[in-house]
Amino acid sequence: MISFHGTVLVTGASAGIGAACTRAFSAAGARLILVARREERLRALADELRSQHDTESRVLPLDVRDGAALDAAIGDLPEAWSSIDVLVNNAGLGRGLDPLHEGSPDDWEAMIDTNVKALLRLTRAVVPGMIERGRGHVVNLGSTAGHEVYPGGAVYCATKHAVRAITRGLRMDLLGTPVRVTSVDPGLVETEFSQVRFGGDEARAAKVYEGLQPLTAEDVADVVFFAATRPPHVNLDTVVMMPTAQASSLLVDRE
Ligand code: NDP
Ligand code: 8X3
Repeated sequence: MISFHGTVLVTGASAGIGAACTRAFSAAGARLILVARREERLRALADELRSQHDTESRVLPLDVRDGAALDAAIGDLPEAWSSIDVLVNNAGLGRGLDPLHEGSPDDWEAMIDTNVKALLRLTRAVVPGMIERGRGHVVNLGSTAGHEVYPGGAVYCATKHAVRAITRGLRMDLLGTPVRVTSVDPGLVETEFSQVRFGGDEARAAKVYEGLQPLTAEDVADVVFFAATRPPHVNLDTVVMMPTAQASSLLVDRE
């Protein structure tokens, strides 16, 4: 069992991949800063982590699209919590699968503001401290949608292509510092993602994963944790991972 005693901030900790990441780091001995909008879920998770692993957590219930709230929450962290060792930029969503010319500008804004602008803003708020302290790691949740485009996915894919470019650019900008940057880019992971994408339509969401064994949130968290626990001279740049039954966004072997 690998131990990890740093401070880890995870956005989108209230569900799916983010929640699984907090459990992986908590089991290894980390302290957690939990960010998402659903406060009750964050508090329940903090209680779970405390009872399972005696983990100390701080809960930051906020909408990451609210730049001022995000900056204030990071700026107001007590000194003991402000030395963030790992930033997991995970909060994100897809909204709809409409053709672009029939799509909803509100959906586009939600995706761009969450997946791209909030990730940028939080990275801007946290990385200078990492440079100052001479240690730190930013792990971005990209997607196979950052490597491919599929019908109805233009805007979501554009946001994940942006995450890929930002990860690459940040890595270049941080060259010469010990701060590491990784993108973990999964294919189909069964979480609340498709329920959110289809506005709560559970039957439509279930169809996305029908007839194949999708990745679990824990599969992805394993990789995030693995990347963050390599020796300091090792930087995993991009890890693309898919279910064995998936070879590309649209090439899926279903029973
Ligand atoms: P979930 O829907 O299960 O979880 C998304 C998380 O993001 C929730 O905790 C949600 O919390 C949080 N979130 C969304 N919007 C906001 C916001 N405005 N402010 C704060 N938190 C927010 O999805 P996943 O776990 O699957 O997704 C996590 C990441 O992984 C995303 O970036 C997604 O694009 C990426 N990804 C997912 C894949 C999949 O197939 N599932 C594949 C590849 C990448 P709350 O609602 O409480 O605010
Ligand atoms: C989420 C996976 O295939 O819906 O990033 O784009 S997919």
